[in-house]
Amino acid sequence: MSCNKQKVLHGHPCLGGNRHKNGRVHLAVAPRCNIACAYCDRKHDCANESRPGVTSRIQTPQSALEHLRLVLSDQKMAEIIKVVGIAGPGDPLANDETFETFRLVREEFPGLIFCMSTNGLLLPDRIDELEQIGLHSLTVTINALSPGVGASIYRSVNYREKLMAGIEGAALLIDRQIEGVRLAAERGLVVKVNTVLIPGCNDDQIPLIAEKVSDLGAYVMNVMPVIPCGEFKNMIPPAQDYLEQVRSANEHIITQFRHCSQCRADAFGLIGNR
Ligand code: CLF
Ligand code: SF4
Repeated sequence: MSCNKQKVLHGHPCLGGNRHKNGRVHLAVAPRCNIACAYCDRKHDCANESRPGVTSRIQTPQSALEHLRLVLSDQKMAEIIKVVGIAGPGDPLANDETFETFRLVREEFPGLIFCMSTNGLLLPDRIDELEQIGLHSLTVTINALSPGVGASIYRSVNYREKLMAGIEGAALLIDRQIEGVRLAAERGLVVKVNTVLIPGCNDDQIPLIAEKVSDLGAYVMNVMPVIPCGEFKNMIPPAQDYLEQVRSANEHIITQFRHCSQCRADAFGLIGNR
């Protein structure tokens, strides 16, 4: 990582280590999604980077900019906020509004760090645009490397207007995620990989994902507990000590992230406060 990237990273509340001083604004401009995760009920924010059961009000790029102006008009917030993130309510890359919003924000607030979270399906297709808008950090949620396991998590994948289910859809999604992480790291983005731990389903995939994304240049891994929702509403989430055991077992492969608050898609301020 370049010195400049490292310096900017210090201001990042999730990745930089000073979350008690630095905050973020999430702009909820991305309602549509191009895959169907079995733990998603589509009534709530994307469960890959959001708090269980929370629904954010969708903003247009213009109303998101106005919201940002309002948040930053508060002097205390203006001192805290270092990052603008787009993390839903659907997949940011499946919504052109994501790019329009970042462009509007860049014109008016050039000093803010840009961050985004995605399921990765469109990452190779849109990596040039992400580089052009100056995205600094990127989260990609990868829950499986084996298409067989992926098929039990991803119900459908809609890529370039072709709807795929089962192993075919999962294999394509996984391929795009891996290629996307590779390209993003190669372009110098700071890459975090989220993995939803689904006991009895993808436990054996965690070390494989850790090895792969570490090799590809990812910076950190965030193993998150599954949210019992959608088709997985009867799923029992991992106990805290099992989650910690999984994180510790993979710490030697890639740094493990432990302070995620599963923020709302329209959260702002310090992490954990909203
Ligand atoms: Fe937002 Fe995510 Fe960027 Fe942070 S949140 S898009 S990396 S600026 Fe942070 Fe919130 Fe956890 Fe996300 S605590 S849900 S990891
Ligand atoms: Fe739901 Fe997010 Fe999965 Fe899309 S990527 S189906 S919004 S959990």
